[in-house]
Amino acid sequence: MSINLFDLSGKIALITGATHGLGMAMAIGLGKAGATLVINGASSQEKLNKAIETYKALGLNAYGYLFDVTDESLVIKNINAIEKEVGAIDILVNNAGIIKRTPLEEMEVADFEKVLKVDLVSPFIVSKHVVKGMISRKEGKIINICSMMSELGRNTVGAYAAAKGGLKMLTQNMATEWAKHNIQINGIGPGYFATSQTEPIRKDGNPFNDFIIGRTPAGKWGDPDDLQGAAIFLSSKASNFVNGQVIYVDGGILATIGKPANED
Ligand code: GCO
Repeated sequence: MSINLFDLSGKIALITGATHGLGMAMAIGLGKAGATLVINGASSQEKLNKAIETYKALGLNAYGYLFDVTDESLVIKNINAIEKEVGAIDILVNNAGIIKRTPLEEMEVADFEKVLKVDLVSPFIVSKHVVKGMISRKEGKIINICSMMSELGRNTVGAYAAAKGGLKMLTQNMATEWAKHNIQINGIGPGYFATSQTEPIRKDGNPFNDFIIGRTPAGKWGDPDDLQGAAIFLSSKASNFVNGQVIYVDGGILATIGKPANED
């Protein structure tokens, strides 16, 4: 008898910030594994509609909900609507996030707070309201999209690193409080990926591009599809006894201090 530990058929997955980039790549992976996709976006209905067309063109079952994940009243309203119109949320991927690259001594407090609100507070807000159903059903999966910046700092991304470091600890505390309800809460920590978020530090011969390629043992930027395996694993029964962990999908960058430029 063959069992497919990674089959998500019959499951409903809400992915925040999934109109493009890493969120879209992970959502496509979950959809191809059988999940029904509930795609959140916050920027515009047009972008959300375009994203839903992309998912449907791939033969995936996808619904779109436009709401700001930092606004608790909108989160409550939309989660109630999703659970009524689509069904109970089995899998939550807290992916929505922003970054502002500014030296800390120059950063406006309002900008620092905005990054924290989107990248750290919104996963708390959305999880707080999705987990109620999971607790009642005694089953659920929550995946917080952390970062290698959950472990390491870098010039100009202090607010983002503080948020992603906090998100790693929030993941551990969610596991501490909710694992007893048969809910598994884990994180995925991407390394450096070729997305619109990193385009400014990759393009036009930016020296950071060479730095990352040299600093990453795999010797390249990640492809967003490289995250699909970890997302499917942490959404499936294959991870039913995994809790509070962050899986780093980073080409090995966190495993090494790096090597001199003249070393192969
Ligand atoms: C940067 C990058 C990083 C990556 C990613 C690493 O400016 O250093 O944007 O933050 O996007 O988050 O995990």
